[in-house]
Order: sequence, then structure tokens, then C-alpha cells
Amino acid sequence: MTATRRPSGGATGPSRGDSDPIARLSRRPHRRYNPLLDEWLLVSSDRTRRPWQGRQEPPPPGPVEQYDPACFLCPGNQRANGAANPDYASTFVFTNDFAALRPDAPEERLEDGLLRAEVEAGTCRVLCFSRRHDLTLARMERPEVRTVVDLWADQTAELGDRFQWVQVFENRGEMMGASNPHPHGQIWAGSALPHEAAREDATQRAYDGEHGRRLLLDYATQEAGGPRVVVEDDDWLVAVPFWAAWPYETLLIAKRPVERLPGLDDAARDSLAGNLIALLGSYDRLFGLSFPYSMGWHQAPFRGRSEEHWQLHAHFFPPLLTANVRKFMVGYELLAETQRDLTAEVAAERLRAALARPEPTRTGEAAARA
Ligand code: H2U
Ligand code: ZN
Repeated sequence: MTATRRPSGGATGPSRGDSDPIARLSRRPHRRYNPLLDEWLLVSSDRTRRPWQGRQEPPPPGPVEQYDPACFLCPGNQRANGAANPDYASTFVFTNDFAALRPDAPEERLEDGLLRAEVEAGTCRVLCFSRRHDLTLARMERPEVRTVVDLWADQTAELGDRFQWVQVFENRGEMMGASNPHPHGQIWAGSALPHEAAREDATQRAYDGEHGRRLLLDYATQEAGGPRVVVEDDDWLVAVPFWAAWPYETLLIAKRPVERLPGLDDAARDSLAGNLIALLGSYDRLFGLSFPYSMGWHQAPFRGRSEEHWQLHAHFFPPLLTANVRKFMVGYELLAETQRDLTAEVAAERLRAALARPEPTRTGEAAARA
């Protein structure tokens, strides 16, 4: 197990002079290429200076209790459909009572010119990360987060026996559509390869075909110790990717070749728990509030063949631009291409600074949300 290192910033930091091509580019609107999705996006950092008279996000709700008798996910409580949760001690998994996918789907398809459709079989599960209603992954102890990592891995292995794509994810905070503050995530597993997965599959396969190496391992090597890194150790690298779309988007990459969560060894799982706490803690400290985000794992599809072009990674998509203004992916983004307001280098610098600030204690709910 290695200690989480905080990089000092690298030779291509945003404050460097004219000789640095990224600093030069960053002074004017420019486009960056996302090799994982094979698409470009527009970066126009000057736009952060524009006046904002639009929607102001309300502060997240104040402190919550360790146990909420009205919560559908707390131990011992009744869920919306009347099922009772066991008095679980740490984590708890159940099949989503309002599942978007069902396993008992009969095969059926429509092929009528441009009209194409097919029935999709799958299953959806809810994963409670802790019995405590008031915690978040960022504020759980390292062994507790390690238990969540093991749960993600075990669930992936089990569902991968039946479904091609196992999507592990977490929506955190009301702003990201989480229906409940109780720390929890979801898994949707399905028989088709969803389109984001299919694109990453294609780009990683093409890169491996051309170079004989994994795209994301090469990317992690290129980023290590550099200006976009938030935290890293021997097993993991967390960076604001060069092509980040959301203001404080990050990409967490396993540094050793591994296709899926169940393939992680003991040391990598432990250091993953530490890196998750560090990253999510820096998010919370950035604006002094429990940071909303959607995160999820991308791991190789299960289709009964070797997937050595795939590298395990997780994406974190937080929507906030400032403490009370969110990034809207609307006009140009929906119609032309993604546009971001601050550079990936500036975002990473701010996250590293937040990481260096003192951590709120587990009981310091008020400090974390002040
Ligand atoms: P989100 O907070 O990301 O929406 O996840 C909570 C999930 O929990 C949601 O998909 C499910 C919802 O369908 N749920 C149940 O299955 N049973 C309940 O009693 C409440 C919520
Ligand atoms: Zn609860």
C-alpha cells in the first residue's frame, strides 16, 4: 500500500510563459480532442468573466441525522413498495423496486426502414454504502470505503456472468437527481453495449491495434506528475482530463493493466479507497459544501473473449462551476459540441489547493457544509 501523493504541478502549468503551447493555447478559445470518445470540445476560459444573472443554486440541505425513520434506505426501514430492509451493519444491496431494466424480457425487435428498436434485458440494483444516513463516501473511513470497493467488485463479477455491460454508478446530491441523501449507488446491468461504452470500446481497440498498448495506460503515463493531476500513487492516477467537459470533471485510471474491478488486487483496492476519499474530500472542500456529482466505473464488457485493449477507469462529472452556479450543457453543447469555461489545468490546480486544506472531521458536518 502506498501513500497518496499530491503532485506539485508540472512543466506545462497554466502560469508558464510563452514557450508552453498549452499556456499559449489557453489564452484564446481553442478546441481539445477527447481520444476516449473520439470527439472535440471547445475551451473558452474568458467566459468565466461574463456576468451571471441566471439561476443560483440553493445551498445543499443542512446536516442530517445518522438515522432517518422516513428514509427508504436506512437499516430496518420499510421501502416505498413495503419491503423491509434488514438491520444491516455496513452495506446492503437490493434489486431496485422501480428498475429501468428487467431480466425477464422476451426477445423482440423492430426493423422497419429507419425505425429500429429492440427489447433490452437487464437488472438494476441499489447499493447502500453505509448504515449511517448522514455519511458520504468522502467522509467515510478508509476501511468502510474499501468495503464499498469490494462490493462493487463482487457485484460486477456476479452480474457479468449474465449481462454484457455492468454499469456501476453513483448520483450524489439533489442537483444530480439523487432521490435520497442516504449514501448509496446503483448498478444497471444489461445485455446490450450502451453507446458510451461502445465508443470507448472502439477507441481503445483502435489504439491498441495501432500501438499495441492500452490508450489509458499511455495517457496515465503522459499525465503522471503533471499539471492536471489531482492525486496519484503507484496504483491510481486522478486527473482533470485534458479534454474534460464538466468544470471539475476528473478521470481516475488504474495504473497497472486491469480490465475490471474484480481484477484489482488487495493493495490496489486499499489505495483506491484512499484515493476516493482524497478526491471526494477535495471536491467537498473546493466550495465548502457536499459536492454534487455523478460518478461511474467503465470496465470491460463481458462477452466471453479477451478484452486486453480495455483499461479500468472511473469518471466523475460534477456540475458546479462555482458554489451556487452550475454548468448547463444547453444550446451550443447540445447542438454543436461541448464547451467549457475554465481550463483543465486551472481546475486541477484548484482541486489540489482544496486537497491541501484541513479535512472536516466525521462529526464536523457543519464544517463540511458551511
Ligand atoms: P437515486 O438516488 O440515484 O435515484 O437512487 C435511488 C434508487 O433507489 C432509485 O433508482 C430506488 C429508486 O428507484 N428505490 C427503491 O428501489 N426503493 C425505494 O423504496 C426507494 C428508492
Ligand atoms: Zn437513510
